[in-house]
Amino acid sequence: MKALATALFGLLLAACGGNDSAATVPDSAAFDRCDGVDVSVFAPGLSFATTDGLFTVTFRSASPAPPARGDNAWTVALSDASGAALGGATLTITPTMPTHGHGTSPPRFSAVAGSEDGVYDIPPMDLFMPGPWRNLFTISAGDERDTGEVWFCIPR
Ligand SMILES: [Cu+2]
Repeated sequence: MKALATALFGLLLAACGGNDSAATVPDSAAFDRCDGVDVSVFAPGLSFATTDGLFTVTFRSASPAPPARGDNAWTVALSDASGAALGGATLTITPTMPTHGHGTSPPRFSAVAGSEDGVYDIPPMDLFMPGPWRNLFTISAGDERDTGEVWFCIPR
């Protein structure tokens, strides 16, 4: 078992250099590997910054939790670069499986304003296949636009 763990660790180190998904993984998450891809371990409070640092996405809840095969509905809080709640934003989520070259149907989902300022409800998204899903968040607020992503493993 120890030999296996050492071998897996070696693979992980080897994979980091050329894997550009590793450059954009969330910053407050526990990580796992899923079919050779770095993924976040879901937990309420999981958060990640968008690419240019304009916004932060924080998970309030997920149904089911952790994400599982089939429909997944999430509630997230958005904040701006100063940490203030970001109300009135436009948030869309595009889930894909880059290792398989496909998305889901419909291809993207529009979040709606939730129960409090800066909180958004994401409608059920069909993550229909086991494996690593990249969830691209596109956020617009006023003149500012940024994208970020979080990866989850859908178990078999
Ligand atoms: Cu797939």
